[in-house]
Amino acid sequence: MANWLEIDKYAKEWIKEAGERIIKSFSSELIIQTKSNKNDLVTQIDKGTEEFLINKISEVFPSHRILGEEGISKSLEDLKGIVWIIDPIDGTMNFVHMQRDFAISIGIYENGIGKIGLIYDVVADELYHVQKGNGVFMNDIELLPLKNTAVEEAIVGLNATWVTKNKRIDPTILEPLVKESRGTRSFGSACLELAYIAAGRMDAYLTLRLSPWDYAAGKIMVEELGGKVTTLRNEPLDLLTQQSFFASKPGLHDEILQKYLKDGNW
Ligand code: 2AM
Ligand code: CA
Ligand code: CA
Ligand code: CA
Repeated sequence: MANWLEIDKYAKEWIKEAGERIIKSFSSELIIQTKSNKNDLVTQIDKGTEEFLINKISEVFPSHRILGEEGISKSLEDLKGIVWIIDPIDGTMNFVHMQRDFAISIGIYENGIGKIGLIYDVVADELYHVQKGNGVFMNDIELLPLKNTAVEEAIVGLNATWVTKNKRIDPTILEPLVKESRGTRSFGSACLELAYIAAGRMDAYLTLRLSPWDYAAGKIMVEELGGKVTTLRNEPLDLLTQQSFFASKPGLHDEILQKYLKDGNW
């Protein structure tokens, strides 16, 4: 039997230590490389942070498996056993340009079931954490169960990419949601947008493309508080692939699907 209290204790210690290393790195020169396109950035700090975490995990928990954005284990065949799903810096563009609004995200799953989620907003020093069944916290403050909000009063996380010409969705489909919701936001860090839903700062977040390390931790938090997390076609998420993504307060999830995405004709 896994000792989840022990795993949680180490994970919290390591994520904080990784954050301190990132803060120290602000005074050194960044080496910025591009990946799939000219705006898809990675730095030596993304890679160094992931390596730091992987070394710690393999040292203390050699039987645990690891899935991470930048490292040697970018894909897994299955989710058997205990799997740590890591994004060393979520919001690399914010990290590079703004030195704020990025986070370290760690989701720990057992046979595909989310057990522990940690999202650390390094600069704000806000650690969002959940142990499935024991509530969600921001530092020491317990977060409240999510209540429904109507679209007209909802703040929706949505990147402008999806309402301009793109290869995944007709940009006119999401236009009514942009007009009818109270407002849209795009923070540039998917895991922080999920932490914000958990904290009640935002009501929904949707995107046409997200990877498991972006949402592995946040999904556990939003669900623990009664929210819904699916693809944009209301399917369960597959933690082994990149998919569309939709997290929201419970009633709002249905309302947005019914009113704005009903036909799935996109
Ligand atoms: P990253 O900073 O770890 O790359 C920005 O809108 C959000 O989308 C961030 O969480 C970012 O994660 C993620 N993201 C950026 N580029 C992406 C890409 N090419 N594919 C999938 N997700 C991406
Ligand atoms: Ca990236
Ligand atoms: Ca990411
Ligand atoms: Ca990243």
